[in-house]
Amino acid sequence: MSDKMAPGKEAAGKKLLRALKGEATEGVPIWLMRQAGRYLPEYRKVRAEAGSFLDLCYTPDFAEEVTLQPIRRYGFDASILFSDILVVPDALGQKVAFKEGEGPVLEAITNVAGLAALKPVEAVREHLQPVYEVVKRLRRSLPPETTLIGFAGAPWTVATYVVGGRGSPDQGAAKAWAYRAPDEFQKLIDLLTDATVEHLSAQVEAGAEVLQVFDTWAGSLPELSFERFALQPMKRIRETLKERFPDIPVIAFPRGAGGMAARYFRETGVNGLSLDTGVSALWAREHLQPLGCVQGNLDPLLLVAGGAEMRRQALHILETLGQGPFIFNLGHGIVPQTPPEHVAELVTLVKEWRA
Ligand code: 1CP
Repeated sequence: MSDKMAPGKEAAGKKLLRALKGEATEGVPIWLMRQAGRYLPEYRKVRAEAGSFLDLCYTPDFAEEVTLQPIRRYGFDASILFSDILVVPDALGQKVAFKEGEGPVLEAITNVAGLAALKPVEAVREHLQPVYEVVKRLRRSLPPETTLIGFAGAPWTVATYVVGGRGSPDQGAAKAWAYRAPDEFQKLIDLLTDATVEHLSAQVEAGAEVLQVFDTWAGSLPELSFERFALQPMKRIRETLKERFPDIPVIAFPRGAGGMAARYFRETGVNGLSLDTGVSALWAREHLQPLGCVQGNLDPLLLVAGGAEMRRQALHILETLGQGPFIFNLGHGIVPQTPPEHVAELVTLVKEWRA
């Protein structure tokens, strides 16, 4: 395949979209989760200027600039909108703040009375207008070969912050509600599912070409809860988006899904599955790649270390999954202590690799 590919710029952007259609590509497309952020000095400069993290997300000049920074430096095949998964609860009227060195802090909602105080789903499109403005601008300012990815958090992962009020090692607060009163907790999941569909739809209408849904904490759920609160909501999100935008591919990142990954991929109907660091590339080639495009999964800490070990493990992933359909990425987001020159080295290695 790909013998008729136009040379140069046009071809690269299409490469990522072709991979998501399930085609093998000549050369592997690459982007990295959290490719914008604190490891880049130019990000830290804008971040300091912007004031609060939410101001950065909601000021189109700033958010557009930090989205473009890693594209300028590295020429990734895709650009992911700079925003956060917690803008959705913010839009629904839950108070969200990002504290320096502490991460997000929310006024926790732990019961149905708290839910009743939230705004209806229509608030999402209204409150998040500035985010859609960023998407619109990016479609104009990105190089034509760069695919624009919009995103949202999955309902379960967002719920862990809504209920816990902050990040937690065990998602204990959300689990407590989900296990004590599953049908009540379902109301929160349903609200977040509807809000997520609206948020993603508005991003497509503004120009997003691919959508990624982050379920960072999916892996902490036991089988029956995973099925109900991770798999089923993703299936509903995917089906509704398919009705509205049949040609827009969706990637899901059910981090830690383990033995549920294949079933999740098949039953949700997503086009791409983003693999966390713990997934064996050899196993994924056999059990996941036949179901669609896979994405991943270099350990972000290998990117911190760099050198021969990073190259060796990146090549293992490329050689195992690179026949396609495949998108090179990390197994989770870039961490702040990553040396930017290691990212450059990885991008060169992936771009030059051929099956
Ligand atoms: O001080 C700073 O600069 C804030 C750090 C930061 C950044 C750069 C936060 C706070 N969010 C972001 C951006 C962000 N978040 C993106 C941008 C696009 C990119 O370049 O990739 C994306 C896609 C996210 C998604 C996100 N936010 C997730 C899902 C993906 C993942 O990494 O697991 C989660 C769980 C969040 C919540 C969140 N926001 C910020 C932090 C520090 C956290 C994690 C909190 C925790 O410890 O649980």
